[in-house]
Amino acid sequence: MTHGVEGDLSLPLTEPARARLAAQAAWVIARNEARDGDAVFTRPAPSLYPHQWSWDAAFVAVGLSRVSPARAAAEIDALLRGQWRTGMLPHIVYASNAGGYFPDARRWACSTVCDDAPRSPATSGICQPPVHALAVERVVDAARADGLWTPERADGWAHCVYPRLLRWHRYLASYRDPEEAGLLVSYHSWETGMDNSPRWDGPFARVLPGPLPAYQRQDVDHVTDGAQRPSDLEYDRYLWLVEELKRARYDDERARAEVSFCVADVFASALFVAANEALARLAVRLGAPDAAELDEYAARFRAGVLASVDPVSGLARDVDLRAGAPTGTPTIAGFAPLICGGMDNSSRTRLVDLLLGPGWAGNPDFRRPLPPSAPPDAPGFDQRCYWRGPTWPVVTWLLASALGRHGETAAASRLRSAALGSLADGAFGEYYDPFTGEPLGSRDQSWTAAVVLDWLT
Ligand code: 2M8
Repeated sequence: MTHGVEGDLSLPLTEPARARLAAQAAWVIARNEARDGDAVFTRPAPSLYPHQWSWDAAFVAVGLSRVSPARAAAEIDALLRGQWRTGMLPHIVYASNAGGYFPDARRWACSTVCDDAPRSPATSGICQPPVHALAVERVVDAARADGLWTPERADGWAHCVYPRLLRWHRYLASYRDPEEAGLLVSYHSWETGMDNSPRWDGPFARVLPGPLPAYQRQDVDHVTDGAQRPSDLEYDRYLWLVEELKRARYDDERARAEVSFCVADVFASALFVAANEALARLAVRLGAPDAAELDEYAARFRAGVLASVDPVSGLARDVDLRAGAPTGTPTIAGFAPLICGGMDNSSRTRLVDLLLGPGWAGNPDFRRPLPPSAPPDAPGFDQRCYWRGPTWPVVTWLLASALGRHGETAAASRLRSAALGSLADGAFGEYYDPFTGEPLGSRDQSWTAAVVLDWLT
């Protein structure tokens, strides 16, 4: 076992530096705040992402929970405005007063082709990993613990959002896992949150874009080094999938049958386990009768993730449902079992050792011991390009939190300490070059600020 208590686990920052960094993080989120009518939400980045994104909103709520539970709750409330009749929480809720992002709401045309989509606010037609129950539990716990809210106010808000979250989880457990395999099905890599990860190169090789309505990328106006963003070919594929989804009228059954990208995602499934456990705890607290159902979802998806583990590498593998086979490319998503738990001790130790070892976070050439989104020897690795290799503070946070939850406190503390060291420059990058530590993508990224706030408050 190489990840025991060894080395200096203390945080690398002095008290004043920590206080300053926390204040800067809060300020980043405040500056990214935007309004749309009565709704108040946080743009994931000042110019690159001007609307509200689903899992970003949850991370922002976690970060804000110790600072302002009211603002954290408003973030979740704003997102829930976009919930579809099926229960789906869309991956983007568009602000009616903001432009500058493509694809815009018109391109998705959700409420035009599908009665389940709300007319207002306009949304995208797909979803993102289900981390929201984790955020709601955190907001309620923090508000009560800090005495910022009375228990009645905290539970009152939880009562309001709980039925919406339950519908979201039921949507995922039924529409996205109709055969009860314990893995969530995605029809677009944007649903997985790791858009151009090498884990999707195989499935995307089968996506052959037909004639596309003309479009103009806007992301590369904001991140001017295009090498840090997905390629034009990747964008063609992303936009082609939107056309296919529109043609399927965003009907889940049709999408599963017709859309040319269809994968079972181990990372989102593992997050769904943790989210179901959180929602079950909330159900018990609120006296709602659904805890057993939510526990059943958690057990089903945990079994699905653990069954996907490759016995040789120890990593979980997504399934390319169009090819009918597991994907083989090693990426950070392979560590999904650490998120959902349930492994025996020796398997868990082996996986933690792998994560912290020289093939991953412990690469001796890395600036800091942080896990990359893909390891340097993976096919398709690129140290500066988006999800193809850089380290993502929000993913480090997910792993560190899960390790902490499952008793791996020394490993959790090492990751947190290394991450805070890399974030101390106050750039709040969207992602970082693992070799040089340079911030990449957007600066002042909200979810990066949110995880800093969570670690420091
Ligand atoms: C990135 O994705 C969007 C599309 O959804 C984009 O590149 O335009 C991803 O990193 C995604 O996980 C994230 O939620 C979003 C906003 O931060 O940006």
